[in-house]
Amino acid sequence: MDFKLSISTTIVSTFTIVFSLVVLLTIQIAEAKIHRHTFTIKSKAYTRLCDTKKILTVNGEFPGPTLKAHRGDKLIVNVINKANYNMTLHWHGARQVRNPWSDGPEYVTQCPIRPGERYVYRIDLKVEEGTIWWHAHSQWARATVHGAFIVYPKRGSSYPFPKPHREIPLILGEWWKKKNIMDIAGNTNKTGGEPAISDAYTINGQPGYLYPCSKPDTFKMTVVRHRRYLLRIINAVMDEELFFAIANHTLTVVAKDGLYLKHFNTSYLMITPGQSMDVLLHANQRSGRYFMAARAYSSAFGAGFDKTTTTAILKYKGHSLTDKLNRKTPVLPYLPPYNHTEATTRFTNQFRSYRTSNSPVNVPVKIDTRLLYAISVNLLNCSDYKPCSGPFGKRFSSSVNNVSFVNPTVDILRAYYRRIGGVFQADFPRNPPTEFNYTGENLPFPTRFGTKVVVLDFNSSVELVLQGTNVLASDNHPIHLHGYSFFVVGSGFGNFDRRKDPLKYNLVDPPEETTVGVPSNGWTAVRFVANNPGVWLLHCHIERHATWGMNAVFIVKDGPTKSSRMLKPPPDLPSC
Ligand SMILES: *[C@@H]1O[C@H](CO)[C@@H](O)[C@H](O)[C@H]1NC(C)=O
Ligand SMILES: *[C@@H]1O[C@H](CO)[C@@H](O)[C@H](O)[C@H]1NC(C)=O
Ligand SMILES: *[C@@H]1O[C@H](CO)[C@@H](O)[C@H](O)[C@H]1NC(C)=O
Ligand SMILES: *[C@@H]1O[C@H](CO)[C@@H](O)[C@H](O)[C@H]1NC(C)=O
Ligand SMILES: *[C@@H]1O[C@H](CO)[C@@H](O)[C@H](O)[C@H]1NC(C)=O
Ligand SMILES: *[C@@H]1O[C@H](CO)[C@@H](O)[C@H](O)[C@H]1NC(C)=O
Ligand SMILES: *[C@@H]1O[C@H](CO)[C@@H](O)[C@H](O)[C@H]1NC(C)=O
Ligand SMILES: *[C@@H]1O[C@H](CO)[C@@H](O)[C@H](O)[C@H]1NC(C)=O
Ligand SMILES: *[C@@H]1O[C@H](CO)[C@@H](O)[C@H](O)[C@H]1NC(C)=O
Ligand SMILES: [Cu+2]
Repeated sequence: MDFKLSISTTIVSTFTIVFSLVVLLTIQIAEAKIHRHTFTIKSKAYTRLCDTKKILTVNGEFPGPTLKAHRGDKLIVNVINKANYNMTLHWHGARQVRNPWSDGPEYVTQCPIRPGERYVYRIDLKVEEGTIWWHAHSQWARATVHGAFIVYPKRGSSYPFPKPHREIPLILGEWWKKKNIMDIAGNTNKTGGEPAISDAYTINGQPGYLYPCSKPDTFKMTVVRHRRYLLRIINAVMDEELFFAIANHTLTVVAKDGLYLKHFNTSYLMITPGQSMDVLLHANQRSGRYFMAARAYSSAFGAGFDKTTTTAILKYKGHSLTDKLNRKTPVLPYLPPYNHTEATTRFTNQFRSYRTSNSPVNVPVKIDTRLLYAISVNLLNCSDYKPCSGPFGKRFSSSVNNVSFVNPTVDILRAYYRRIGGVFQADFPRNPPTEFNYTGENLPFPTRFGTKVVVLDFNSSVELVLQGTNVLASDNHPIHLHGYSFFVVGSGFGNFDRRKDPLKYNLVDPPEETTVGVPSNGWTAVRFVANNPGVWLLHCHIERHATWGMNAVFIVKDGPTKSSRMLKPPPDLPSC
């Protein structure tokens, strides 16, 4: 009797121990999952606008596969390059803490993955949450090599808004009829003129109703009346900022660039290339069909741009087919006019950080490093280059503090880490070399070339003022910083006034972003603590401007402790 009892007790307790171990292990795995993916870059034929052509894709998909993970997870992405072009990928909005080796911009943090070769990227999602994305960072390949990257809250946590019924990524893209996108950068450089302008914008790969041969394939999103949806909107367009709206529906913006915002309602968005926005949609209108649409916001005077409008359909489930609303073409939403800077300002002025007692806003207050970067589109004389098909028989260029960035032949990160000389100079100007009325009239156009960096001490508290200029033409420049997010503490038109403007800063709840639209003929002040060691690119996300040289680089030194130093380079890092 006793004996039997003791055996069963032992069995029970063993069972309990094993059971608890299983539970413990499950919890541990649930807390930090490692996702493995294989991304094969290859070309595939797609038909759009009555025309079939081959484009570069990941795994044959356009847009590419959606990555999904929770905050706290890790991703290991094995990239196999089966295309005939050099390639790198960038995880846009992922901070890559201590790991610039996986950040991606070619010749900045790595040499490209050559045709036939592979490279493994590692992404550790420590701080980001919301919608970010991934894209090629090699010439113009990102036009088709891109996809959504969804970071759910940590397991066991929830959104700072009611759980939506469904979540739908909406990727805004672009299509060039016939042209090989991989020729655009080289041709632009050869001619000195404007790069080829796209023939269509797309929503989830489809141009939509208003373009030839596109109606039946228009992207459709079906909703149940009274339910709420989370739209994860990404602007993957190369060259244009976009206005976006859904007819008859109010949008509630809840996050941007993978960082929560204080909620606000709006009838339209202005989203720049590089930005992502999480938007709640309440399906609270009459059952029926409604257009969502996007078209350009273009503030550069005289610049050519794609003036078309892309649409997709929002369709209520079970709506009555006899309803006359469903027989006719849905109505288009109101979108501000192309050059409506006022609509842009009105929209972006609403951004505020989402603040709770759990997540206070840690805006750096004591600044030890002040930088003023003037960003310009320039024109150069043609003595050294022919032909020159830019305005006035000159060639386009663009610059930050009068330096037009030149890609080195070995990546800056490797050169820095291995102390290879002659690749870059550490004398990038911390202020414009010449002070002038940046937003004045009739400014001279020239700039100079260089591969220059600013070196920051670990933990520097940085204020960077991005000053738009009217050198050739003013424009809204979406400036993206790799490796960091920053607080946008102030913004305005005209020249930044060092004495007066800081008095108007928002140091209480400024939005935290990774890509900020610097107003046309205006300035934006951002702050961040340089606590992520590595080599980090800062650039305009309008691809033509980046191609012309609107790039700058920060090198952030290692900190004093092991956990504040850059990781070691991986063994499979491609060489040049
Ligand atoms: C652009 O053209 C210049 C002059 O021909 C050349 O030195 C440079 O390497 C070219 N850059 C690219 C990215 O093709
Ligand atoms: C949607 O908005 C348009 C114009 O703003 C209006 O004419 C139309 O009646 C609205 N449709 C519905 C179903 O509310
Ligand atoms: C947005 O509009 C909805 C419906 O009109 C309202 O219930 C909600 O409170 C508004 N949200 C904000 C942040 O204004
Ligand atoms: C926008 O373009 C229209 C039409 O070309 C022009 O009349 C108007 O002055 C422009 N507005 C701004 C703010 O540039
Ligand atoms: C560019 O050309 C113009 C007119 O041909 C000349 O006045 C100017 O000095 C040149 N600028 C440079 C930087 O060479
Ligand atoms: C800069 O130029 C603009 C446009 O001509 C003018 O309105 C402004 O007053 C000038 N600012 C200064 C400080 O001279
Ligand atoms: C930019 O550099 C060019 C070439 O050195 C020079 O001619 C021009 O004056 C500089 N412009 C400014 C605004 O510093
Ligand atoms: C960086 O600064 C933070 C905040 O001032 C401080 O807590 C931390 O110890 C610093 N880290 C290093 C390595 O100096
Ligand atoms: C590809 O990258 C390698 C290594 O940097 C370089 O030598 C080669 O010229 C590149 N090829 C093209 C077509 O750009
Ligand atoms: Cu730009």
